[in-house]
Amino acid sequence: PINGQTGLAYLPEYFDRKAQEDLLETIRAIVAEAPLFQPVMPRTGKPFSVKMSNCGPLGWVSDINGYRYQPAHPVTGRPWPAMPEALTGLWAALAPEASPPQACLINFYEPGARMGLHQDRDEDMFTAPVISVSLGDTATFRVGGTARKDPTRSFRLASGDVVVLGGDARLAYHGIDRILPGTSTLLKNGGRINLTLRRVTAD
Ligand code: MD3
Ligand code: FE
Repeated sequence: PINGQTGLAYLPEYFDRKAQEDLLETIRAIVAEAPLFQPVMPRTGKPFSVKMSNCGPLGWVSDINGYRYQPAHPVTGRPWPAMPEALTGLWAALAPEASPPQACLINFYEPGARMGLHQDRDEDMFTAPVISVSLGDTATFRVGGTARKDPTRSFRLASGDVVVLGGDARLAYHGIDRILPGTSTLLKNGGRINLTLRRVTAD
């Protein structure tokens, strides 16, 4: 338990190097079909420093009108690519009791990119966990409680690490403070990819 949150499970090096390489190849094929797009903040239009794509029946997007899940890519208008077996299998192994995942958000961080402290609450179902997979350079990750003012603690997410956010951790504030350049050889040009698997709708 971290911050007394029994719902947070940290699984360091869940994927070995070969599995990371295979997963990266799978993600590259997805991004070839559904290119990374540049999300912007609702109302202000301020660009995120993180670029995104998705796979699965639904994908998370953010534009001037708000945050939401939608079935098609915001630029190409095509449906998101299917969720690969490697990810449906991960969900089945780590969240066997939950309904199947509907969205995998793919975040791409160049060195210098960050993600401010936020909650993930655009889903209709908070009983299912969020499962995170990190690939590439190590990130410093911050997680707090369910109130923005709650104390936070910081730890590192390295390539191959998996985090399961369930129970009381599901609505915890969290963010990425920084990417530590040169900490992984997985991505030729550096940077970090994070995958988050989500159940979006109630059953
Ligand atoms: C803790 N992504 O996409 S993943 C996000 O590394 C997001 O790209 C970060 O936050 C990233 O929304 C962090 C780990 C994570 C995901 C969801 C959580 C941690 C969480 C939900 C609740 C608490
Ligand atoms: Fe998040």
